[in-house]
Amino acid sequence: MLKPEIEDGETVLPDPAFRADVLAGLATEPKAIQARWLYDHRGSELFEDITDVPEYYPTRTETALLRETCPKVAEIAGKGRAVVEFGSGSSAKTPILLEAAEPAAYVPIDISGDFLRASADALRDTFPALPIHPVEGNFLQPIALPDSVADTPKLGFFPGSTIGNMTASAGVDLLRAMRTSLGEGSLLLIGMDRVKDESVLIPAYDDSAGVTAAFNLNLLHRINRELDGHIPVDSFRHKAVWNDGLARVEMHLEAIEDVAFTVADTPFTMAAGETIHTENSHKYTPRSARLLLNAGGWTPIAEWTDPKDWFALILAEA
Ligand code: AVJ
Repeated sequence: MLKPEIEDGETVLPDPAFRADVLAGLATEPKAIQARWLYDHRGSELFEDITDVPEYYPTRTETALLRETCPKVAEIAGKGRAVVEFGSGSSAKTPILLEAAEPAAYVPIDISGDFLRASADALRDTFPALPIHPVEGNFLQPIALPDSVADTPKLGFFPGSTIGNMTASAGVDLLRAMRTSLGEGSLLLIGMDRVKDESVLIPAYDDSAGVTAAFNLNLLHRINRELDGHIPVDSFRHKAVWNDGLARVEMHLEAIEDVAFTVADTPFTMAAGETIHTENSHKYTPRSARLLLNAGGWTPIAEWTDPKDWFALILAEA
């Protein structure tokens, strides 16, 4: 029987969906576990640390690009829209848009109420006059926005190339759900990471300080902690590979020797060299980015990139 474990003073209850996903993912061939499970409390901290490592270019490239771009977005969009952010908002990027867009309201949507409240509180200090209406919910589905912004034109915000975690078909579903949530005539400002040389991509996902490795390996620790797992974590290594056919960086956990272990009393074996696929980070060309947006019901109307063409911000219309 699984017992709740105490960690950071918090009670961690075994999540039945996590358990089901892990047991199914370890039983499939090849093994794969959904990327969402990387982001527990510790995983989210480690991701924050990744955004500071020198090799991980996306966050700092996009942030610098937003500083240049948001005034231009505001010119096109006009002031007084409701900014609707998909995700709870990051300390650095959101204020850049809010500063430039002078919105009538800010509506962050996130599945984690805790993250939502924390980021809303921080923004209230910076923008005391701005009405903030957090919505707790899963934005993969169409979501009802607060009545107070029903008649306000919307500007959606989806930075971070978070869409890159999704396959094309899941990404199209998400874009269509966003279109339904925001309504026809809305605008969406989305960050999408560009295809670039492997010599830049691989180090970004396999940094020399080992922060990304720790982020990936934390999944095994999490399984051991929360699911009564007995995975020998030291027998695994982090691996980042460029899948050229599917234009994505893949993260895997590779067994460095033959291993046998149990998770929730279920036995598994892996041969040396076998991997568990844990995350995809799709990269886009100018055309593939526009095609994805189009397939999702959005018409790109403007786009901006940094001087190296490493990261793109696209403004699209529903
Ligand atoms: C949060 C999905 C945008 O794909 O670049 C970073 C996640 N994983 N390093 C990305 C991630 C390993 C990140 N996203």
